[in-house]
Amino acid sequence: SPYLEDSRTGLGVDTLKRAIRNNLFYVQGKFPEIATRNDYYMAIAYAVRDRLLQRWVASVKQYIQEKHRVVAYLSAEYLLGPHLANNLINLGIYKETEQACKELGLDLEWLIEKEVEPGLGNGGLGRLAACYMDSLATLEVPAIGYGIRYQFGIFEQDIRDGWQVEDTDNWLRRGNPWEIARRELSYDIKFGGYVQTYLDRAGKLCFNWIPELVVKGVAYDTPILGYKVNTANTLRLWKSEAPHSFDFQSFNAGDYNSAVNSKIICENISKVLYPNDEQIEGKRLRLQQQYFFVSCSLQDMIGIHLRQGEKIHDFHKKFVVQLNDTHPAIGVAELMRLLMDVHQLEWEEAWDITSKTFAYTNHTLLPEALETWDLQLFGSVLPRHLQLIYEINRRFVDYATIKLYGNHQKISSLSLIGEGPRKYIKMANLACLGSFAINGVAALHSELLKKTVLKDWYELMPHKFQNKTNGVTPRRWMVLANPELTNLISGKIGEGWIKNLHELKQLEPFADDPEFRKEWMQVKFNKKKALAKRIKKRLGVDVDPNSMFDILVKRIHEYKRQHLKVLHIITLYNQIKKNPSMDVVPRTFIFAGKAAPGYRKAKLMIKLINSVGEIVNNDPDINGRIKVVFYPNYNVTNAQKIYPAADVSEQISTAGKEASGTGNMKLSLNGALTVGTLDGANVEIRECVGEENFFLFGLTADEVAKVKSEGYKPWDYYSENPNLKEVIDQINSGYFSHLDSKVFKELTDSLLYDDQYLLFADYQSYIDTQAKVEEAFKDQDKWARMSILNTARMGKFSSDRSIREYCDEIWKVESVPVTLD
Ligand code: 26Q
Repeated sequence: SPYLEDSRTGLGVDTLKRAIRNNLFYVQGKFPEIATRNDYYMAIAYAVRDRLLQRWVASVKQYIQEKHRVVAYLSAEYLLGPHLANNLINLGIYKETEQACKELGLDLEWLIEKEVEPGLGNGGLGRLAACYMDSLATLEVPAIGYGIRYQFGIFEQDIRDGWQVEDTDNWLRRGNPWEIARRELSYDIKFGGYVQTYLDRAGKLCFNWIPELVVKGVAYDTPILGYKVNTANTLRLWKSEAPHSFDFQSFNAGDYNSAVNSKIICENISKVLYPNDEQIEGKRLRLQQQYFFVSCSLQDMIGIHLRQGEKIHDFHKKFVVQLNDTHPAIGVAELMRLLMDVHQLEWEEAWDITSKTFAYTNHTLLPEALETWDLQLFGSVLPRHLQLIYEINRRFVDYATIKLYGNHQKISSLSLIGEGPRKYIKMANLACLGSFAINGVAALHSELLKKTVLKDWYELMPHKFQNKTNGVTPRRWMVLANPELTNLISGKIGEGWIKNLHELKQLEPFADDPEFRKEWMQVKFNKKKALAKRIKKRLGVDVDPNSMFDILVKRIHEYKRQHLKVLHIITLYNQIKKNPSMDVVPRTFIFAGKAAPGYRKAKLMIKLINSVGEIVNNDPDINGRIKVVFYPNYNVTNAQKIYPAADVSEQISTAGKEASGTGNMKLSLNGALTVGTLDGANVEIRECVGEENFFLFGLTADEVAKVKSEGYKPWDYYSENPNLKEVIDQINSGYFSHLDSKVFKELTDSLLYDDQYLLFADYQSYIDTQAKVEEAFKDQDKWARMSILNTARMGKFSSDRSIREYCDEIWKVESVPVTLD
């Protein structure tokens, strides 16, 4: 080229090569002869980071100068997945970097595999936050994501003797080139102690919170770049540390132990992600984590607002704060505290600002998963907030008593404080009262919220309720995970679909093109071959890429019914055993997912899957026609390898229990056909892809409610269905567990005598539907058509669509294109 590109910003192959070589020397302090794989990974990561920084600085500059309205997304979890490949795609330099590497004698893919992903989330909720950050940047919306920089993310799962064992996730051990520590950006966060009340000189009642502990929150920023735009937003995660003054004091007093001890206590707060989803424990440290990151974030927003020369009274015009479930709902009380105790506003104005600032997304219909805190515990961690919540509640109950003519049952259900053997704080009620908008995450979920867990809120404040169906980013879940399918699609309809997923519709006519169908199935086959290779390497199990890949990957939970899938597998196994020469479509059943470490039945479900696999995989009568695989340590990295290889996507939760699901979208987008109940977003997926391209089974949410109210008796299904009876008896006989007839008793008993999630009621319908799946798969040409149409009709499920709806209907924010100078 005639001119030399800047080695920190240039996007050409030669410049990238130069940057990588430079970084190897000046960042890693190495030369090729002694460089390790990690050194090269770091050299490339820093080259990419330089290019991100250019866009990031430009974005921040523009936001500050032009004083735009900003979305603050508050989430206790961000399940980002590996950064390098994603950033290369969004920068539009994947090919160029691949070439630069090649010329340096390096294999980019091999280096990408080196990256340890930041697993700062449990599952769906954390991954949704990550997809939303991608879409916010891609849509050029000014946004900040706030969360916690856990030192240890979700545990690493290993399987030993069929059981899950957990190992700590030390994701920072080799350093993190994607973050910048902002040491100067820190806030003091108080915990415990008591509240002094006094009258100031003007005779106004004032509150002074004297804490027992003060912790410092330090900002760590990660730039989030949009796809082929200059917008790079900030993900700001808080790390807890000891304030300097604290250990300094004890240290000078000669109390070294106490100084070190206080440092440990402070650092504990952002130490580890709680690995439970949907089954919550009321642990003090968890409450401290929530308050810690919410207080840092709100103080940060107020700081940004005031530094721009604006007035505190206009806070809600500058920021809209989205609560990702109730985990950050303490923000409602914290903003009240900051506005009143720190910025001296009166109650009425503080409440006016607060209730115009927050919006709340609910992610669950399980009543037991609604977050509550023991009032005593709450008061001992946040004494001032307890006072504020009492006062918020007092005013609200006064209002509700008039509105509801003293309907005590309703009033007590709406109250922020629950009464029982012990009093408790209801976080969902705090979120509902303190927010101007409340939304569910799929159409069915949003409807059920209004009829069940948030019924009384809906009746009191119907105007607040909305739906925002979840979506997933096509950048990570297609372009990155499935470049082969991406190329095939773009070859026919161009690349517009990557930013406007509705354009996939243009693929529909190609479902009738035999040549295209062949190429489509060839891509699928290659992805299955690649996954088979990984399975062989990781587990030593041979699986046939010509078999149907039937995939059930998600957190392990009773309501998600992984054990229903097991009942199907054993049923199929028994059929073949009775008639070994029967004509059966070979299938590979692939499971993956983590169980919360304290959730015994979920762990037992993993053991059951592995035990059944051991018998089925090695039975000579089966002769390899069905295989069962449990792929360990399901995370974003592994998901990217699994989704593209799926023929069948299992979405089999009890209707009315799964709020939305997002794996269902990723699988269908990658051409898998769904076997599913009418639950969560399955309903909308089926509407979009067409009922003829969706394998529906099971009771509807209404039927589930009816069956339960009429007194469901699982035993009747068991005794009246010989195949079901045989399966359960077999598990109980120790057939799959070396004749140990007790291991699975807890599971089978809970099915026979309770079966909360109606596996038995849905069993026959599930088996019948699986027979239809098998028939359909025999006609590969027809299957190919269905698969293409699935992908072609998934346009709605882009997180870009979700985010656009949030922007227009809740946040009222607009795009701000960023220019590079
Ligand atoms: C709360 C308090 C204490 C400890 C842990 C928790 C906690 C942590 C994580 C509670 C729930 C979660 C995660 C919930 C979750 O992932 N829900 C899923 O959200 C997805 C995105 O909206 C939906 O698609 C899924 O249907 C829903 O299950």
